[in-house]
Amino acid sequence: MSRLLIISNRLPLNVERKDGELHFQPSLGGLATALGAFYKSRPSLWIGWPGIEQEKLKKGEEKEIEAKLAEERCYPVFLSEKDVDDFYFGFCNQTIWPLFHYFPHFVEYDPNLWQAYQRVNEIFADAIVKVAKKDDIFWVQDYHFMLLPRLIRDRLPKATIGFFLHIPFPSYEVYRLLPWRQEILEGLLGANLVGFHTHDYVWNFLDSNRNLLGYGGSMGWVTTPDHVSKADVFPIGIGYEHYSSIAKSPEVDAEVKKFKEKLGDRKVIVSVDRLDYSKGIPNRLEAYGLFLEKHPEYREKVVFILVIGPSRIKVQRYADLKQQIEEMVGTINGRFGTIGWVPVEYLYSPIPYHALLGLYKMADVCPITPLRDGMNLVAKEYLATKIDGKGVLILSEMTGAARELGDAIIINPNNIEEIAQAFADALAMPEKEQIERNRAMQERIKLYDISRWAKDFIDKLYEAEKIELGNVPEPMPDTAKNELSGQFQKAQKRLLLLDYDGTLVPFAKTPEEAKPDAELLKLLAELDNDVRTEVVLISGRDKNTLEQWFGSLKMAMVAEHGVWMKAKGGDWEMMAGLSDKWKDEVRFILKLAVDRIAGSLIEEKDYSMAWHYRNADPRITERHIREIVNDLLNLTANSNLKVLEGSKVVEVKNASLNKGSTAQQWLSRQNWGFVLAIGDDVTDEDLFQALPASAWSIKVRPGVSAAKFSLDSPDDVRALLKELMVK
Ligand code: ADQ
Repeated sequence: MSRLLIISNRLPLNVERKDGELHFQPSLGGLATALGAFYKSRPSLWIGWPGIEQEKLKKGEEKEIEAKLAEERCYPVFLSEKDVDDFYFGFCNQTIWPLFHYFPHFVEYDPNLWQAYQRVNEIFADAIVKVAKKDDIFWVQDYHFMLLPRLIRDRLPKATIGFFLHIPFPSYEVYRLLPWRQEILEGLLGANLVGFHTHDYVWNFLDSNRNLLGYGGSMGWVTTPDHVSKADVFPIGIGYEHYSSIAKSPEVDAEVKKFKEKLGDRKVIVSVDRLDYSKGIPNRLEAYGLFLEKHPEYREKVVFILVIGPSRIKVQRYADLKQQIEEMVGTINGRFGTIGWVPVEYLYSPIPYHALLGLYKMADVCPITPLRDGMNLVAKEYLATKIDGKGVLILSEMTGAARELGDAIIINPNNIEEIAQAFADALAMPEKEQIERNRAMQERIKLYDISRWAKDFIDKLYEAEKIELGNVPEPMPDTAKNELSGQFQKAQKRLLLLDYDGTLVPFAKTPEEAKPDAELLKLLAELDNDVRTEVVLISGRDKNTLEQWFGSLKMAMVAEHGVWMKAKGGDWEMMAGLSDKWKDEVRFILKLAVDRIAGSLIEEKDYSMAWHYRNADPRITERHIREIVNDLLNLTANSNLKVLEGSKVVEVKNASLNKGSTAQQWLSRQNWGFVLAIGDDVTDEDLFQALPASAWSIKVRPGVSAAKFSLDSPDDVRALLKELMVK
């Protein structure tokens, strides 16, 4: 197993100086805890800043820290005070953080901070190269290091590099405000795989690549001049089993008992956040005040425990926010509090683990109200501690978590009345309903936990790397054409697997207009009439169209990517066990798309539906396609349907159907002496991947592909096929 190098701003261990001595403390919360078990389960090294500035270290202490951290498989990168200030507190937290969380008015556009960001990314790249060994794979974490994938690739061109962004990637309209927007995209695209929490973030990233760099692609692939990257979705989870088993421990029960003794039988609302303006804490307090005003019956019967983890307090805005929160807490307590009842119990401090889980466990309600949040782990941690299933999660729709936890009470964090009402609804919710809602959400986060997240990412990283190494395929040289022709002539059993649209004919304005011409029909007939050759036309088109166009030939055909098949000289047969019950809902979404986007159209087949937008105004489709595909992805999540993006077409179809599994039926039929597959779009990739190593494969038009060679156009394909006929 190759060694995994995780690179993040902070290490799992944090170095502090107390009473003149160095102390090594586990880092609180976040990534370190989340990935701890995973990185210990395999060969790995964690690279990051140890948490103490170079100026604060005495002679020899760097070595001491390095040695101590090595025991924990960590490697420190030391930074000066100025670097920490300008890079971490500066560019990371006063430029990227506010911009990516949709606070453009908070953003500092300071070239000096940008320089520090570049400098620290370079310092890390150099440090990484120093410790990297052959075959290591690299996993760069978060917004602090968006230039690092490219910097590593410049130094180690063949490296396998993954990047994960833990915060949102904003929409293009917001992202474009950044003066250094191209550099950051180029930096990220140095990775083989760029991961995000949600589909929206992936779309935003791809959108920015298209608009700012002109790099297009399909299915999340981005092709740059020298490299391809894949963008994909990996919603981070938590160590669910760990949380739920600790929640059952006597230590946690002791904490619950302690809290209960203080609070009596009052209902308990608990929220836990790092101090941050993105977390929507003032909104939550305002809503709580409104709730107490509108619902006097709850006064003295409920307590809100507001836990805030100290964070970035060196940034003035955070200090201001702390003050604002404290004033609001004071106002609510002053206005509603009585002798013996404090409406808001405020804790500004890191909370030890068992106490934190105790708070979650006893909380009747957990309001999570960020204005923006990449994911939000607190929502998942809260649910994991709900052993008996009771408790109500209130969740902002602006969190990544809301995409997965739809059974929570979902609120708009800017709608104070709605949040106030959510408090009332949550407190009044029957236990049966609480349990039903929570069980569904618990199942999901149990399944997709942190180890699954990490494993999924690393598995996909290997896949992405294979494609990267495999191809962009080289344009087919004449020598290869001659060799192909020679092998064809010699072979007694030859199989030709040919896609149709974009491969044998150029794309036409409407799917109906792509009719085969006489020359093509003649060419196919001649090839297929030779007893040594079997031509299989593998198309996404419906069988009626194929029959109408090619029925006069005896050739084998596959329609709708495998729903229908016809053997040479035989009749059409349908694949068993398919359903089309899903079509009404998909049609509804596609009809809305057609209404909004003039020139686009729906193509309906027996077991799939496609939306073509080749003839629509690209500027309009660019704007809408994200929403449409998102709607389709949401609709088809957890179903057996697949949403496929082809060349100016989005298709929904049964996931078990693809050209690869269909081609297998021919490939396994006999011992072919010659196999050639030609295709042009993403659906043909399954075909290429199903081929034996000895087969020839050709992609039409340049681009990322598992095919061995590329040709420029259908004309070139026809010329090659004609060559085969020359005896
Ligand atoms: P954060 O913004 O840090 O993470 P979040 O996901 O809520 O936000 O994680 C915070 C973590 O800190 C939780 O594990 C929580 O238990 C812990 N924590 C908070 N306050 C604490 C306190 N006072 N004492 C002890 N522990 C405390 C970023 C993104 C998120 C994304 C994560 C992971 O901003 O959107 O979910 O990364 O990708």
